[in-house]
Amino acid sequence: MGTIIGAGASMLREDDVSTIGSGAEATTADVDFDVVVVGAGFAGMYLLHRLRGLGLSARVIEAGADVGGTWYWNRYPGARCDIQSVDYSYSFDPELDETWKWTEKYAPQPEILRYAQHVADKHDLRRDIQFSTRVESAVWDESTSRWQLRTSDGRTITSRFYVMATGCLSMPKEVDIAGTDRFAGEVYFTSRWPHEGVDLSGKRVGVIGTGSSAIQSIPIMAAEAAQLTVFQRTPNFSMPANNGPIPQEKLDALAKGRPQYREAARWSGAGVTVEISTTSALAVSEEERLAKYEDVWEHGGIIQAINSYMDNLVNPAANELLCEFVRNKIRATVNDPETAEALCPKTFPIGTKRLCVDTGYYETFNRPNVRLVDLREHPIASITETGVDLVDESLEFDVIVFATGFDAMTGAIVGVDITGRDGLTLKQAWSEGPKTYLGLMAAGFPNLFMITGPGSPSVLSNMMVSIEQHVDWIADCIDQLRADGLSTIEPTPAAVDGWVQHVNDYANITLMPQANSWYMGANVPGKPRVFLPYAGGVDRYRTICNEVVADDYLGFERRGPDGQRRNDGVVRRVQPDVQLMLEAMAGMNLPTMDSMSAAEAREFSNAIAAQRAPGPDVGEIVDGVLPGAAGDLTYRLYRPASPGPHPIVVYFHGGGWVLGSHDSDDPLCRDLCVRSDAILVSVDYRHAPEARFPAAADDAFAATQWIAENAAALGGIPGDLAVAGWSAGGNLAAIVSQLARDAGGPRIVGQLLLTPVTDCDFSRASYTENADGYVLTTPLMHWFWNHYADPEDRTSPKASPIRAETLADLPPAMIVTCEFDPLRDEGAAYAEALAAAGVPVRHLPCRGQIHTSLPAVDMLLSGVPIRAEMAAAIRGFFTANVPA
Ligand code: NA7
Repeated sequence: MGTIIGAGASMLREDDVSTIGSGAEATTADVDFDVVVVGAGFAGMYLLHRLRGLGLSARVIEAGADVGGTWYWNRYPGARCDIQSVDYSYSFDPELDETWKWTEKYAPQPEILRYAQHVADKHDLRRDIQFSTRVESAVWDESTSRWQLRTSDGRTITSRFYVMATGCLSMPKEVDIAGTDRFAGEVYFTSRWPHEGVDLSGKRVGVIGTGSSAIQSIPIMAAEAAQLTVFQRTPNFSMPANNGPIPQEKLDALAKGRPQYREAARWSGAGVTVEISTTSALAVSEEERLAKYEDVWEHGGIIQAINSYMDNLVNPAANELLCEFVRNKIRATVNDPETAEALCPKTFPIGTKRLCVDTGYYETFNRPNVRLVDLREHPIASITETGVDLVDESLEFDVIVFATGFDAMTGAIVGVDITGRDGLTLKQAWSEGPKTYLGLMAAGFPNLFMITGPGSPSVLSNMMVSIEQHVDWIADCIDQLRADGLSTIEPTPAAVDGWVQHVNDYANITLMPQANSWYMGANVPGKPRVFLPYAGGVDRYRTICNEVVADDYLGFERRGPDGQRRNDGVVRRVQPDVQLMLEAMAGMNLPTMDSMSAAEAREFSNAIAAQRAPGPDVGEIVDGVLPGAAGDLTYRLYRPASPGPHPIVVYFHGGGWVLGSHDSDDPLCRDLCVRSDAILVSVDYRHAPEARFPAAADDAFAATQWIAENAAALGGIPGDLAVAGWSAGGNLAAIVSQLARDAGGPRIVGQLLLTPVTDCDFSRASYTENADGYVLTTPLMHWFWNHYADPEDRTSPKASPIRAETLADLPPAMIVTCEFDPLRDEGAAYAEALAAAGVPVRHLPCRGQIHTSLPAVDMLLSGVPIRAEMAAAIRGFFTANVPA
């Protein structure tokens, strides 16, 4: 048997194993395969098909007695998909797509299971699937570069590759209610519903849980049972399925060409082609908004609802409008106002828990035999022999149904005892939450793949699209390894850490982490609270996966008899919202400013500034004039809404001494004013090339002196000032601090330098690393300097403050630098130099941000914590709370 994977490399053929496909007792000795797959749901089935196509030996191990995975187990009454069936189906076999006819928009579970069985028949899959068997442990054997698996039938199987196709919602959550085992009546779990069905007629039934499974099954159980009591801990948002025949527009779209339709789904955000709004819910009239919501309610599904406005999942105010619309639907449907109100979700934004679709769920509460128990008002004390004891009432039942959910996304994976390299178990490696690269692999676990694993779009997408993408990626990867004479693949720790960070960064610019959802692991007591799926979308995710491959498997180490290939790296380091902004700008094909005249560049930057979000409201804005070094300068004063007098910050705008105005930095000044509760006086200064060095510095200092003298008249607290500025404005703030020190006043208590220019030296690494692609380019910095100062002037401390004779006795400083900024290293160098001179300084390096991130208020959510820290620094300056 060969050491390299490939056709003919396996020890055994399928006819060596008597039990395959028969479910009979295993009698064979150890066996070896190229690939062992756990799970014969839609993921495992398609993977088997692909592996066979590559001529690899593969075995699927499945706990159930047939194919279907989640659709094999979840047989509760009313179980259906919540993505339309024509979308929730395989695309890999066009013939299948043509011949299988779905009977309904959302097919019921038996039909979906029949579909899975039909695919298994058509592709003769069962002969390589061992049913009614579990993998109990999997251990990586470094000496043979193989996985050693122990199965529930007592057998040991070895394989080169091991794939967990175990599904995201397959491990039922353990019941965490006291006394559950005492109940003497019938007990059922929606996730493990008896195959022969359950007769509820004439029975008193209690259902615990109001997630998707409960919401689908409750109307049907209510119609059959004598009495139905629903125990609700957290109400969920649900919208009508409006089930029926496949909608005409869907049929029309398919008729235009299935391959194109499928391809569009692959490159959509959620794996389903829907209209994506580019409008804010807050930007339209109430009438227009309600009409849109109504349309989605009547004709759409969960993905349409989430995408009805662009900011539904990022802006709490926009989200609340949709929440209230749904609540009003509940109130209009449920007759008893108290029950209606109890059914209205109020503790999490809509869409941050899986939005449900139902058929008559809310109407069910108008039935005389149905009662809702709000567990927040009347908690369960325990389950008893005869029913459920609430803290204030005892209820008797013949049947209790647990619809209590799953240990989602990680439960089934860590449920198998998996030990990787050096004895590390996956449970240990994931003790603080799953750590994967692309949701496909984990460091220390060579040749272990996951399909739709944590860190991939998975449950936030049409699972079929995500399954097919993962299967294809894995199959292609194994094929490529074989072609390259390599036998193992594993992500590097840095790639994994970078991906985990990126997954979190994406979640954190949405409202998703605000809910106690199974997306967050919050439904399982003791499970780490980590956002599990990737919120960046199917399209972006697919691009990333393709990029990784095109970049010679970036972030992976591959080994084989022919050697080792380690291509360490992080695939996405820019903050996701910054990336979106960069992509949007790239799509606009904007001209580069360094190819323009100063006047053209000003016009261009003013036009860009006019399109930005306006920033928050402040108490008052006053425009005025003050004397500069050589004539009047305009200023704009931002006053907080709180009663004054306030401390004053003198602010200098950015723009490379050539561009910019009060307007350009207006949103940032508003934001800093509101957050710091200080007055900001944004001061203009003469611009280059009309007024070259040292005009800007002289104006900045003159303005600071005037503001100090007129502090009381401006409504400020006289005596102490802080200075602040962004970019070239940061340069001026640093210089003003030095000039004030040298002149013996005004007294400056702090300097907030945001990505400042501190030196005229272009040799620092950030000038090369970030030369292009992050808005402020190295050529543009050259252009700015050329406009502003002659080479012999640039080394003056009035242009390059880092070159001052001494930096001692300067005011405490906060210096903010951005990772992808040509100015990053000179900002960091100034922070170091100040610290070396004994100045209290805090350097805040901003991961994944670019030079223009800081003033992009209300556009970049990832900038919010940074601006909060900047404002805290301002407050600290005035309370002598020197930044540490
Ligand atoms: P879910 O959506 O996790 O729902 C589980 C429900 O059970 C939910 O309402 C829970 O309330 C409730 N629950 C769980 N534990 C308890 C205890 N101890 N006491 C009271 N209530 C409890 O699972 P589903 O099976 O309905 O749906 C899973 C996914 O399948 C769904 O999202 C679709 O994608 C398909 P909680 O919200 O935690 O307060």
